[in-house]
Amino acid sequence: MTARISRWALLLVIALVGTVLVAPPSQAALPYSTLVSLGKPTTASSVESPAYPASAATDGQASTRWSSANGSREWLQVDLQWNTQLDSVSYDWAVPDPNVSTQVEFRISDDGTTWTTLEYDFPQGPSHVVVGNLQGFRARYVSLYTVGHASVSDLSVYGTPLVDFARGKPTTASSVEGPHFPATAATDGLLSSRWSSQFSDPQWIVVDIRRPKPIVEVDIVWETAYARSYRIDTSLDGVTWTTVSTMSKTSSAPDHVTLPGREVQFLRVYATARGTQYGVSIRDLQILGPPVP
Ligand SMILES: [Ca+2]
Repeated sequence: MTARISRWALLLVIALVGTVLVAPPSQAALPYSTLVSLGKPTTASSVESPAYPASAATDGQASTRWSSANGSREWLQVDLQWNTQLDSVSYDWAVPDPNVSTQVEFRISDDGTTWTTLEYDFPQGPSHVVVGNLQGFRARYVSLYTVGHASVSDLSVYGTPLVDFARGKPTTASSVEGPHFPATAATDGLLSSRWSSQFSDPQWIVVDIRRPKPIVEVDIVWETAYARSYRIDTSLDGVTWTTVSTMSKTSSAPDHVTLPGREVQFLRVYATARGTQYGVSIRDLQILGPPVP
């Protein structure tokens, strides 16, 4: 009973002040923020009729709208197609059904499967809702998840699409398991290829991105042979290294490591302990930052 009361109290507070549920990581705003949702693939749980498709919410035209069937749970989702540093989101709640209680959860996701709810809104009547100050959050998918009949004339996501500076850049490693598992396979953009080390500790892999770039995230897709403990080191010259993150893992799940956006030319994943009897193996290593002229 106590838990239930607390939950309703929380929802009441959220309803009153529109509280962001999850605090963003500390992160300065990036320049280059643009409207990144315009014309991007947009899907929905249902449509009221073919006249109200999901894509109408991201076509940039106020006169068109997505409208759901009269289900109890509906959603609208835009795929930004790139991992994006978010800035702000707004949506125009067009015609909520007056006969149902309306609640909108604003959600983001890296993969379209695992979602983080950032805010609850309770739009009363047609309204323009702004979910601001999202600096520090990154996502590829943005979703509105609603209770009751939904209708949205516009969903606008502003942010900065992040670039993978590692793709195709010179990549070296402490060792390889064999000729089919070179270091460069971690930065070729293919999940089918991978770097794999010899079966000992420690092992490392280094990417030279050729010019200093502001790095805000490192994404690692591990093969089954993950690193149980590793750190991320960065350098401007490949000689003097600074440890910017230390990680401990219990599975081979992918990692998304947030970094402070400092300029870096070399990045090293330094594995101090293997997670299996095999070596350390990475299918994909992405070093992400905003596009820099
Ligand atoms: Ca690969």
